[in-house]
Amino acid sequence: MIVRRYVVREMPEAVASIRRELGQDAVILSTRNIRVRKWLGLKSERRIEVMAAAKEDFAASAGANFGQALKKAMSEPRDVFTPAAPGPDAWSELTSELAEIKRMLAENRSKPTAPPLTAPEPHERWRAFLLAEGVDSVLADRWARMAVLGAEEAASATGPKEQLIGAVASDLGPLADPAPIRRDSRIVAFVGPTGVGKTTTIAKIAALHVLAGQRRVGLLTTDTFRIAAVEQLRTYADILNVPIAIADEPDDVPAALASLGACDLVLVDTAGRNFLHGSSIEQIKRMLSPIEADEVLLVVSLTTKPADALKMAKMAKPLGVDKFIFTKLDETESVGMIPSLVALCQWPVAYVTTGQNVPDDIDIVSVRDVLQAWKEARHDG
Ligand SMILES: Nc1nc2c(ncn2[C@@H]2O[C@H](COP(=O)(O)OP(=O)(O)OP(=O)(O)O)[C@@H](O)[C@H]2O)c(=O)[nH]1
Ligand SMILES: [Mg+2]
Repeated sequence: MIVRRYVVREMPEAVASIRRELGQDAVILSTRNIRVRKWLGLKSERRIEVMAAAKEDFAASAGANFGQALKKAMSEPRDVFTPAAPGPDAWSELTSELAEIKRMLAENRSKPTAPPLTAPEPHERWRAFLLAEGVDSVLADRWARMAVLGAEEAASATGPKEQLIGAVASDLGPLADPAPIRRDSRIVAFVGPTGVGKTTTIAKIAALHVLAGQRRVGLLTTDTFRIAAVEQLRTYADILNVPIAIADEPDDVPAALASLGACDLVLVDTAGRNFLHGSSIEQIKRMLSPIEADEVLLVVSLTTKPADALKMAKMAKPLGVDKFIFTKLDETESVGMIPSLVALCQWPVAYVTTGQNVPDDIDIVSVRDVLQAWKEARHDG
């Protein structure tokens, strides 16, 4: 019979040591709270003293591993002594005590892990989601609040994602509806920063109208700023077999437009410039002024940083922008910029483009359709 004394901070620590050293059949003889002195006797700390017994030394029976087990046991701070052996009654009492401890430990292990105490509030979750999607911070806060309120009122007839989509769409009102080029618009100008896809989008729209065969399309380019820009548009004009005119200066515009007099839809390409510079906006404005476009569409790439896109959109206001075209949806997974810019600028969406293919990769979609992408987003509400 082996009896050992263990001084531990918590009971499970003692049970683990007893199992390891005295084996599965060991029994706990007694437990009591004690205080041990620390810091040269100036302080004391609470500990539990556990007396355990086994019929034989488990470590000794481990044979070849005994040396290792002994080294480990000796390196652990504990006192060991051998009192008189308990009688047969004490054995059965102690065995049932150990069985009870085993049962409690097993019960503890099977308990589900408690949820984190700091789970964010629904409002905070939605706000974080909208911010990650590129929504402006003031709007993210507003739409998150609306979604939470909507959820309370709807008593969860719909899922949380639908409530968010519903909140954004209802806040946008008619701005959430698709707004393609109007049938009564004859001259439509496309403006936007460099490389966002203005010329490609014009080619897509021209091609769709040519294929539909309902309107005679003409192209006018004012982009003589970039080498090969005219050739790029001319190539599309040749493929589609539509007339093209070029205006180098504002004074060239009347003659250029006159050459397209037979067309009932004139799509105007402009030079891509740095929209953060007021001087660039001024140049485009000077060029657009004699054109007197029925609609001005601001082309914004969805790969632009949302804060920059907002700055550019604000800069573009003097150009008389009516609607947005969002390009390169295929190159991003975040669509938050769409409702965000629509709400902040109060311009609806004419088209969304989804790739480089002319004319296939363009769609007339509502903001609501775009928001449906949130349903598939990683955040599961
Ligand atoms: N992935 C992707 N690429 C696009 C999309 N639209 C246009 N592009 C590509 O973007 C690049 C620039 O397109 P352009 O049409 O020349 O852009 P732009 O705004 O006219 O450029 P600048 O006239 O130089 O300002 C080209 O390689 C296009 O094929 C789109 O929806 N998705
Ligand atoms: Mg271009």
